[in-house]
Amino acid sequence: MALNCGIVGLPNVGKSTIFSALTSAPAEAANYPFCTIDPNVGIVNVPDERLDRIHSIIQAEKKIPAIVEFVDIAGLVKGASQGEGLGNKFLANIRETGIIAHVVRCFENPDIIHVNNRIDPVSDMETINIELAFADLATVEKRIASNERLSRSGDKQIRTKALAMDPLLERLKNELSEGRAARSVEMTEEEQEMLYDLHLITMKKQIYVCNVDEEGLRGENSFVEAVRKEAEKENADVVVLCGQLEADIAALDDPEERAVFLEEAGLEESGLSRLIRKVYHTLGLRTFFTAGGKENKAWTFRAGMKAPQTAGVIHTDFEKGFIKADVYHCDDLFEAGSEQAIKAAGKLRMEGKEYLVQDGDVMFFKFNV
Ligand SMILES: Nc1nc2c(ncn2[C@@H]2O[C@H](COP(=O)(O)OP(=O)(O)O)[C@@H](O)[C@H]2O)c(=O)[nH]1
Ligand SMILES: [Mg+2]
Repeated sequence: MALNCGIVGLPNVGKSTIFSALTSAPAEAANYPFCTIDPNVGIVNVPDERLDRIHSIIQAEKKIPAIVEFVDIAGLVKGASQGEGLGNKFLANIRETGIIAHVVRCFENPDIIHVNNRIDPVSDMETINIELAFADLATVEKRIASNERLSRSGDKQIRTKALAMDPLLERLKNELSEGRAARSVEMTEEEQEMLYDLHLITMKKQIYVCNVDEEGLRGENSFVEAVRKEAEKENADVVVLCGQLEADIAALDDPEERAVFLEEAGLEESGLSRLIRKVYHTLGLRTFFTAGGKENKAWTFRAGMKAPQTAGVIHTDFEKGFIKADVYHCDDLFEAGSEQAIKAAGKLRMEGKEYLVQDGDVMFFKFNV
């Protein structure tokens, strides 16, 4: 799965406003030499106060946060699955993303035209979700047709595979043609694997982003309530933020000025920070740290990885030659106050190849080259 998040939604709901605010302080490019240079793609630092706390305890020259990628996907409109408004191009962009942040307009402003001339977030969500489902329907129908041919193949293996997939494709077709998401079809793990190469958009997890005005940050407005109710049906998370305010805050360089803005809006932290962390987590990404020396650094791994694989995140040689890892959890560091105190308290563990790395672990790998 791709490690990025596509931002979708109807025109004029605030996607680009949110995207530019996210990318206004671009992650230090030098750390990510292989990133694509595309105006619609942004590399964003993952805010993590644990890294800041580690950095205040353990000396290092630099502090390097984890990153996650966002893609601003413009141009989804009603009819996109039929090619309306360059629909196919945009749908292709969504197919390449790991998850979807679906921005819904929950603010009123007569100066900013809404495509349907009224603010109705639930109907907007439906419009987009139906387009995504129909795009997948076209993919599934194509596969059904080619499977039909393959099921008559002389090669037994090909025949068996095609036949095995058929009932699943039919179930998906029924669901998608009702405008419902592929994820709402119950599937075994095996069936999910069969679908992998179809890259269905509606198999991706969605987060709904309610773009409210500043008023909407102070109390739940009725638009947000309606979105929450819909999202709950799909088990999807909701993030409420004010795109305009986030853009204003992001434009300030001085952290103290930002703090003043946040306080005035009654926020403990920026909506973007909440969104970034939610996206990171929903992508199945977790963080371990390496500490001391040249840099204190947050590294990204996938939930469920064992110690050698996470070592491989740093360098493939670390994985190949993995011997063991010395590990403590950052919470233990915060409690103990120093690495010496961690050792003295017996909280430094030696872990082997089967160790399931935990979010927040501080790791020291031992390896052979
Ligand atoms: N009042 C208000 N206007 C917003 C907000 N977010 C975006 N806008 C405005 O809505 C218009 C469309 O925003 P844009 O980000 O370009 O929408 P996109 O088409 O979804 O990319 C712009 O004029 C923005 O300034 C918001 O939170 N509050
Ligand atoms: Mg835009």
